[in-house]
Amino acid sequence: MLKLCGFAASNYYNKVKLVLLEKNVPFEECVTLGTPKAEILAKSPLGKVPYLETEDGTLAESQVLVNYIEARYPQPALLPAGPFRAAKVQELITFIELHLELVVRELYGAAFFGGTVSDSTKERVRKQLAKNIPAFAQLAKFSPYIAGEEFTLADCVAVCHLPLAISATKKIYGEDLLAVLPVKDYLKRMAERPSVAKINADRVAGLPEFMASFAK
Ligand SMILES: N[C@@H](CCC(=O)N[C@@H](CS)C(=O)NCC(=O)O)C(=O)O
Repeated sequence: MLKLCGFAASNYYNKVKLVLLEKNVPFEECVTLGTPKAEILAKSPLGKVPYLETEDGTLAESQVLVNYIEARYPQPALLPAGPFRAAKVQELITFIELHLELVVRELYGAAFFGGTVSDSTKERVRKQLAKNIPAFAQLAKFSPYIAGEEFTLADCVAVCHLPLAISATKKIYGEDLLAVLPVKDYLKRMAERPSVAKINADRVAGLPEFMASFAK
């Protein structure tokens, strides 16, 4: 059986878990909090989660994991038929992860974990977001799903990453920089899906263990 390793406070872990739940794929979860770093590094070369243990070996990088799951369990499809439409979904995922999540991630320490962020980093991130949010807006549809009429892998990504972009920018800049888009309504709609409700509930339940491990 597939084993998804990581922890429920991780947005990248939850993205993959959401795909598994949506597809009704049986899987086990393995919590890596407290696991010696060397053990994680042997499975995931940068020591990041999630990673997935399969009968054939271990895979790292969440987008690799979800593409593997999509290929192995094609139904229900989370990519549209046809290479172009499927690529448009992957394009949207890249914009969310590379141009939003990875940029906002620089604020997480200060926004969520009592760390600090320098004024120059704050300014640089804000400048990048001033470019990248309109670029994301050009691609995102919210009609009703992020890539259009069908629920896709891009929703599994958006549902996990966009809440962090909202709360981190609110915390650091005093305003939700995504408020120009209908993200909040979208997230509310998505939270009604049983799979999304489950990852949200599991995240809340796992927070104390995560914060405790962080404090070590
Ligand atoms: N590009 C990676 C990002 C994963 C990632 O950043 N994971 C975080 C948790 S949300 C992590 O493992 N951080 C610990 C570390 O970097 O050592 C992916 O898509 O899997």
